[in-house]
Amino acid sequence: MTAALGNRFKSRRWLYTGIAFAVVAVLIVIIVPAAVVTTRKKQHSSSSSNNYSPPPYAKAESKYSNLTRVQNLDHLSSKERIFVVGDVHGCANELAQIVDKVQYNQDTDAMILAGDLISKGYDNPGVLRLAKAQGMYCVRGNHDDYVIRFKTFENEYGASRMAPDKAYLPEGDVVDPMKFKDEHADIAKNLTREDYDYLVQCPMVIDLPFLNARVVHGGLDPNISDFAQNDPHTVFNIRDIDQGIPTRDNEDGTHWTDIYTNVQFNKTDEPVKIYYGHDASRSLDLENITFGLDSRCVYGGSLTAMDIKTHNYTQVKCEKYAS
Ligand SMILES: *[C@@H]1O[C@H](CO)[C@@H](O)[C@H](O)[C@H]1NC(C)=O
Ligand SMILES: *[C@@H]1O[C@H](CO)[C@@H](O)[C@H](O)[C@H]1NC(C)=O
Ligand SMILES: *[C@@H]1O[C@H](CO)[C@@H](O)[C@H](O)[C@H]1NC(C)=O
Ligand SMILES: *[C@@H]1O[C@H](CO)[C@@H](O)[C@H](O)[C@H]1NC(C)=O
Ligand SMILES: *[C@@H]1O[C@H](CO)[C@@H](O)[C@H](O)[C@H]1NC(C)=O
Ligand SMILES: *[C@@H]1O[C@H](CO)[C@@H](O)[C@H](O)[C@H]1NC(C)=O
Ligand SMILES: [Mn+2]
Repeated sequence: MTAALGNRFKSRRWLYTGIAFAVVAVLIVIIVPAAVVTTRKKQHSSSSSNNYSPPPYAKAESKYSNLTRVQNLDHLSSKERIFVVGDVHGCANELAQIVDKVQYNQDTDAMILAGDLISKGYDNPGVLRLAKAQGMYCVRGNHDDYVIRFKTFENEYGASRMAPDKAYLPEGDVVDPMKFKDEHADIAKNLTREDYDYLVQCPMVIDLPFLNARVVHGGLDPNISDFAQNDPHTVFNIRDIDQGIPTRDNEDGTHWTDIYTNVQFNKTDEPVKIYYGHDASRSLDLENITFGLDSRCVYGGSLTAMDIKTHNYTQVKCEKYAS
């Protein structure tokens, strides 16, 4: 082998090595990101839903909603009393009073707040801190949801990015977009990280299989047989059903509880009882299997705590903070 030939072999070997490296590099650049994207998509669809199939009228869930859909509290079956409390709306003193009045003891009793813990009233952080200190459970209400969406954004980007006033919180194609000047943004800015952590864990639905009962803020869509498939915005906001569509107002349609009751009594298995809040204009509304517990505290009505094992309920009178 001559020196020249040897050099040609050497340079060809370098050429092949170079091509091999280039091919590997291209594969890394193309295939790895593709694989990562597919894995992320898979994780996204499984973690956000459990095969969630939204009803036709549902819009996107806010990317800042950080929502747990269902919490099963079967372990509360050992408690003596299980209270569900209607909308507190920032009325911290009244919540403290009802705790005293029923002599709630977190070791032997449970207390579940039926959503709208905050907004409209005078001490939002106070309600969240009392609820946490007393080991209370909660579900998410429409006002809680607005505040959480702002606070999740603030946690990620900082309060200085919650501007200008006229801009919308950039959360996707939601049913109820909000501008930064919305009053719930100010409530969010007043909460600490610990306040947020308490509020954000309040799920869409609390399931109590040992009582054949559920707790939600607004209600459940009677047409959806698997309750976990409910649209969150519907659960937080429903009052009536008008031509098959859940509505926030209670003027034109049928109270959702009437349709729900018919559907439940039409099944072969035992009807599931629902405890809920949200409908201050109908106030305390105790039916066969649906129990509306928003007795208008923040409007100068009363705060209600019902022991859902006995249906015995207790009220405290509230001062008027909103109209
Ligand atoms: C979502 O909530 C969890 C607590 O349940 C919290 O740890 C997490 O930081 C929240 N995510 C954001 C983006 O704030
Ligand atoms: C924020 O907190 C301050 C101090 O507690 C209070 O005076 C103010 O009303 C609160 N604002 C809102 C929007 O909750
Ligand atoms: C919901 O169910 C009722 C009967 O229970 C039916 O009349 C109505 O059309 C249904 N609505 C939708 C949107 O499926
Ligand atoms: C009750 O059940 C019957 C038979 O399964 C069904 O035809 C009817 O639509 C149901 N009614 C309601 C209100 O769901
Ligand atoms: C609800 O209860 C009342 C009596 O409290 C009864 O007359 C009525 O039939 C019940 N409704 C249903 C759907 O079972
Ligand atoms: C109902 O609750 C009140 C206190 O709020 C209590 O005094 C009364 O004994 C309770 N009644 C029953 C039947 O548990
Ligand atoms: Mn509400």
